[in-house]
Amino acid sequence: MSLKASELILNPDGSVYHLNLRPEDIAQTVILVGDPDRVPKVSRYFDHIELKKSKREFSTHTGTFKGRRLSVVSTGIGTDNIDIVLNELDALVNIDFEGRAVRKSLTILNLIRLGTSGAIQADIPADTLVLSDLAIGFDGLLHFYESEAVQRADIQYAFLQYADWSVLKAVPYVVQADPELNELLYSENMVRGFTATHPGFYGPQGRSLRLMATDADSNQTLASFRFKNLRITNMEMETAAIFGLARLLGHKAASVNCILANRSDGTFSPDPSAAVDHMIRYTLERLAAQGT
Ligand code: R1P
Repeated sequence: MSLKASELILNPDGSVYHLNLRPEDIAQTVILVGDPDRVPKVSRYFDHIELKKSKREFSTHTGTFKGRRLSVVSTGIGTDNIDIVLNELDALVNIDFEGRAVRKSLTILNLIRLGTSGAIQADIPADTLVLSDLAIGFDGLLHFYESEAVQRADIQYAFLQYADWSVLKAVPYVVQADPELNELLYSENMVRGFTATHPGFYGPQGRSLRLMATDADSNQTLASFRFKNLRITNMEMETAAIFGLARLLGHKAASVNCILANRSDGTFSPDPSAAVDHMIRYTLERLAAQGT
């Protein structure tokens, strides 16, 4: 079945609509960062940059690091952007743009988010690297897809039983990282995480400037939730959507977040740039050492 022009939207040069990329422009391993300014902060470590393209908040550099081809793509902020980035990255490898049809043989991408985040547990200080095993999405995106099979209904149910959570906000969904990719990225100086993904930075993450949040204690509620030995470690705005969509599309996803703020004690990283740079260098070296 041919995908209509309104569904698979291509630019005149044959690139996909928002990312502005052609199939040959991306590597099989893609680092996802929120901030477009973080893209050159990753690619400056490449041996060679073969391509730089951008459109809106989506900036891409592709090159090699220690001989391995990598792309780094900025997603901008939020799970609405993740919907675009994941669907378009998948289209680049798994849809034949000429024939406008899904390829018979599918390619599996390695998608690794390198983000920034706030910790909600007192014992996870600023500058910690959190590697997420799980994420809970409070944004509702995954419910727009046939996705029950990839959701951890047991944890979702336990959370709804525990928290006085209004589903007027969204029904939370719990999804998992790719375990193999996580083992490859993990080292003992990281904290294994269960990451909360919110559809906003202020009210949804318990911040009030002039507007009152409906639940002023929401961070404490999240911090106190337990499922067996699991606890929610940190908050940001993309990971759950990356895990959920990657799993539905058959890709491998991982998420490393550098903790910049601790929301429990109000502290902030003394040098956020250095902390993010450490995360970037650590992850690149890890990928190179493991041959991904
Ligand atoms: C909010 O300031 C942004 O920073 C965090 C949040 O998830 C959100 O995107 O991640 P990035 O630094 O990767 O953008």
